[in-house]
Amino acid sequence: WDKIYCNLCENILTNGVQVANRTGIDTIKLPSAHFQLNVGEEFPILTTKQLFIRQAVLEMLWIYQAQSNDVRWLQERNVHIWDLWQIDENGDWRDEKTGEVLKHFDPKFANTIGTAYGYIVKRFKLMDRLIDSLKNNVNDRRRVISLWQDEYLDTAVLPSCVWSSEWDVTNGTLNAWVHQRSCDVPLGLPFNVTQYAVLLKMLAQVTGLKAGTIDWSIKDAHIYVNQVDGIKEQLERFHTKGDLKAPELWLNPEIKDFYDFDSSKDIKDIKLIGYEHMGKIKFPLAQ
Ligand code: THF
Repeated sequence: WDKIYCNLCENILTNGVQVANRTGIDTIKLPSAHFQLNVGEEFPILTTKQLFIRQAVLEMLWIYQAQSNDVRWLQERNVHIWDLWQIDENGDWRDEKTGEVLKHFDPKFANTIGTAYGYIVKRFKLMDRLIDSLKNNVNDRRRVISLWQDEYLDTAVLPSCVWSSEWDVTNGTLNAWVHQRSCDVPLGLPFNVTQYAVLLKMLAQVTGLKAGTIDWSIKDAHIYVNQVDGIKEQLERFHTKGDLKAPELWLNPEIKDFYDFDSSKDIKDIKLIGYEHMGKIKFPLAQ
């Protein structure tokens, strides 16, 4: 996965185009990208930088297991990656630097990110339907999870970035295709790929299937200009040291129900075994 990831970064730096966007910080972008990973053969987590697995897994559980849009759920677990998009007590979403109100919401959405991600999963019972289909209708070709629901876009702080996934079963193996409309390659993508690999393995375990492949497609694959130095550092690591052996993902084998995986701070049913990496790289986050 490091190799695919570093190739994508290099491709963006070499062939990407610099553009403006809503955040005020330019990006270097490619219109699209696609890759395939075999999660059954190797657990995808970057080794050319440290990936914060606890935070990544908790964000995924927040969306698909807790089915929550409440940022306090993450904060109670010491995860602060959504703090910049939390609607305040008055229903305002503010620019963290200037304090300017970027968007106003109904105050009933206080402390949440509005109607995106976990809110949509819960509203349309997407996870229950997916698990039911995997257990009871193995040949189903309609396992489409769409977090993009037009009626709910205006009341979301950010419309979901990773917004669709499709799940098929072939020869007892679970495979997914995940699509992302907009991709912060340095910060978002390493989290997202590892999260969906964990999700696929969890689903495989509770439905009695083997873990297969994930195809990942991206529209607008970008690196913010203030992240370029960090990416160059990561590419330098890759070119001088290569990548390290992928760790194993351990899931508590006693868990047979998706909703029973522990989602407290220390996620005790989900662990990485033998994760070696080349250390943290700090990337700025555009609001
Ligand atoms: N906005 C932008 N500009 N990029 C994103 O990746 C992004 N997300 C979510 C919503 N809006 C976004 C937030 N996801 C980190 C990781 C994922 C995030 C936000 C921030 C982050 O800072 N990761 C650090 C450290 C993590 C930590 O120490 O807790 C890292 O080094 O990985 C797309 O999902």
